[in-house]
Amino acid sequence: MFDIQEIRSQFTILNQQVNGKPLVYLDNAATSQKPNSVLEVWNKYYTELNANVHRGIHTLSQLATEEMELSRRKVQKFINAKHDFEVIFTKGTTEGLNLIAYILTQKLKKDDEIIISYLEHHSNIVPWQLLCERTGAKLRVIPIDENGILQLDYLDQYLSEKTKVVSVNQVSNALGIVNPIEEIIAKTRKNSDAYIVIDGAQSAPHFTIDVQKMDCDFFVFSGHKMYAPMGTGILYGKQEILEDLPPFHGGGEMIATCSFDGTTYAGLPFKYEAGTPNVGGNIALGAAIDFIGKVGQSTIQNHENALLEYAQRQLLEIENLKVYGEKANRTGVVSFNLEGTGISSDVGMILDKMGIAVRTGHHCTQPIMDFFNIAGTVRASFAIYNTFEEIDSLVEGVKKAQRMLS
Ligand code: C6P
Repeated sequence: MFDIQEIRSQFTILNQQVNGKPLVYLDNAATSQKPNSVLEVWNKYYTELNANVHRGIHTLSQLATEEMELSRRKVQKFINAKHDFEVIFTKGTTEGLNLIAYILTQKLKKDDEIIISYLEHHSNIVPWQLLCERTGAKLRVIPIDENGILQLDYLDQYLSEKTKVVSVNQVSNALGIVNPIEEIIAKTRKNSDAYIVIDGAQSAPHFTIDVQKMDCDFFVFSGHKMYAPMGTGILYGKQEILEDLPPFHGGGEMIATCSFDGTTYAGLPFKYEAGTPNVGGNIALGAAIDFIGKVGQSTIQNHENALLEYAQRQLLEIENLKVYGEKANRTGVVSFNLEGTGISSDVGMILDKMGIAVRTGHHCTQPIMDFFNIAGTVRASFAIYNTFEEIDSLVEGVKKAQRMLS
């Protein structure tokens, strides 16, 4: 049991009216709200500590550096990385995935293969397409069935000595489906030497992550979906792999020596952190991890699963409402349409008038929408501060939208 009102009191933004109605924020897969503890740390950085890191002898610079490195160690613990230098600060999942695809360029050649899945966000499709364009490699896509479940027998068929990368998400943002990444990783290790990349954008906010147990080579996620500020994210990579691969951006702080005759690179993690980082955001990410730790990851997961079950049960009672991925193992997201009542954004607009924030459209996953032959869905996504009463409001809102649109 936990005191949800106490949790909600930590999120000032939730206590407001939108369009004359109490805000019901159900767009957490797009970005979560930030607790006051995170905002305070961020504010304190700019009011008391602001200085560039790793390059100042003066006190503020040293304090800011200490705080940011402390945050790196919090992330290390959060994902159970073996070393803190395997944790690279980025500005989000998109940057992390692009970084990996870029630094792997020299490792791929014509006719090599990259395996992704139908359930990927565009961020885990386009960087690999670009890599294919650079190298002549080919993309293979694990298909889904009518429930959105990955057809892993295709992975068995696809894996070969040509496979150089397997990159899949742990949780689908559009449908909330939890993918069997343990099985995917085990099959990949057994049948190829491919680099294994896990997009954790939608799992890190909900699950306990253990990258060592998972045995992935890379794991990427965004801070802003897990109570931290926007512009924060993490790329985890195994030490020996990051040491072997070339840098991404060139610039300040990523060099050991630089002259016109050539440059040598800094060690990890700095080799991958060129330029001034988002120091305040990175420190606040540590505060978000503290927040998650205080609430408890199992409390978060249990509550969100209970909300999902409650929402799905009630929504399915509405006639002509289709939930996508209804039968799949899911977390944190319910994605649906009112059949025969126009497009998802109409429903979203009606809900917005009632103060209810959901996402509509393709959710940056057009292949999934194409598979179901739809333009988009209405997506409600949950966080620790959402209540069962808010789900009731959503259900009432959807019924009203159906009346208005039919
Ligand atoms: N999905 C959503 O509403 P960024 O934008 O870099 O923080 O994360 C990109 C990304 C990558 N992978 C997955 C599985 C994601 O869900 C996202 C972001 C948001 O679903 C915004 S499009």
